Amino acid sequence: MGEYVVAVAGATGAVGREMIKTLEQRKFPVKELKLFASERSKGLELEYKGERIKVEVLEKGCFKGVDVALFSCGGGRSLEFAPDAAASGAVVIDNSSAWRMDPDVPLVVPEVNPHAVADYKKKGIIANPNCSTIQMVVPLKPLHDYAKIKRIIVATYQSTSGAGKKAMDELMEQTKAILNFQPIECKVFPHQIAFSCLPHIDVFLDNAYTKEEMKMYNETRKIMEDDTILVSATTVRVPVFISHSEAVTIETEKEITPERARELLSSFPGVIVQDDPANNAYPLAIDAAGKDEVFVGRIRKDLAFEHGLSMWVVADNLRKGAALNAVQIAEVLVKEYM
Ligand code: NAP
Ligand code: 12T
Repeated sequence: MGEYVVAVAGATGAVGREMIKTLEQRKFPVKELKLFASERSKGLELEYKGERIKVEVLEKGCFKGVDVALFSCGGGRSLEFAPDAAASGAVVIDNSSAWRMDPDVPLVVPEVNPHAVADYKKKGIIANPNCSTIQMVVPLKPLHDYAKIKRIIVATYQSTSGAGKKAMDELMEQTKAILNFQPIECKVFPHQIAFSCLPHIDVFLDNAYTKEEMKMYNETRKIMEDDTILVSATTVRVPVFISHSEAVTIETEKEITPERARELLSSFPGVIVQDDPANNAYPLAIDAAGKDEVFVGRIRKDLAFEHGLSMWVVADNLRKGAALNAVQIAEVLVKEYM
């Protein structure tokens, strides 16, 4: 395996910083690391392998000589700059929702559909799925292969880090203000997030679902390569800093017992089963933060469907939900195709 010139676009953001850390932790074969962000970050230096690297301004032509470009700077910038980066020879791994449903762009979770990476050749772009979708499809894949999932009903409990650094600051500021009997400000979220839950992530669509909920519908079908799966999601922002939790119920064609599900999940890569209710053991957001795996617990036969199974799924949204999954895609890319 060679070494590659790697770029991170959006390097100063919550996800971008995690990408730099993940490249280092996983010893990705980096020959040179280039960091890009907006004009606002010009001159800033970020650390990689004990070295300080200057952040440059994202602009046309900046990807010349880059082999792999990890994008995490918002959909608008992805639409504008990913084709330019691809044209100059880089393979783009994009973390925004801009390219995910493009039929010529693969949407990849390496534990589920690594073969799809091959389609990077079509546009030079690979899409990283939505955080809530990634952590759901990882444990559902072995269950689908065994019992064929007909429908998924899911409610999410999503942390503020999913909405970026400013959103985490807003939760901190509001919490401090309220505990000190001070007035609060709402700049990122439409309502107070401290001590509350908001059933509203991304924008509302014509069918009364939010765009975040429809990402879970569309992306799940694309990654699982099965357009018969039905998904009804309710995505909720909760006052947690890191890790998304999800209450997931599936209806399957064939019966699957909780015991069988635990066996299948225990041997599936990237999943840890934490399911010992007698000892109050189940996945928790605060325990999953900083970890790479998807944690699954509260596995039980669902009482509302004949062939139903319910579970509780938790993962670090900045790692498996974003930076780690993107770096894992890059690993498949350089190992199998470059
Ligand atoms: P964030 O903390 O707000 O960071 C945004 C990053 O984008 C910063 O590095 C920022 O640079 C950069 N940026 C913003 N406007 C720019 C411009 N005009 N030109 C160049 N760079 C610009 O957000 P985040 O949470 O890291 O998320 C970043 C993106 O990743 C999101 O927009 C979203 O599309 C995607 N995302 C995906 C998932 C997922 O589910 N896989 C999860 C979270 C986020 P400055 O510091 O210079 O402003
Ligand atoms: N609005 O990658 O606000 O499509 O938590 C991920 C997270 C979009 C995405 C969020 C979002 C995405 C959020």
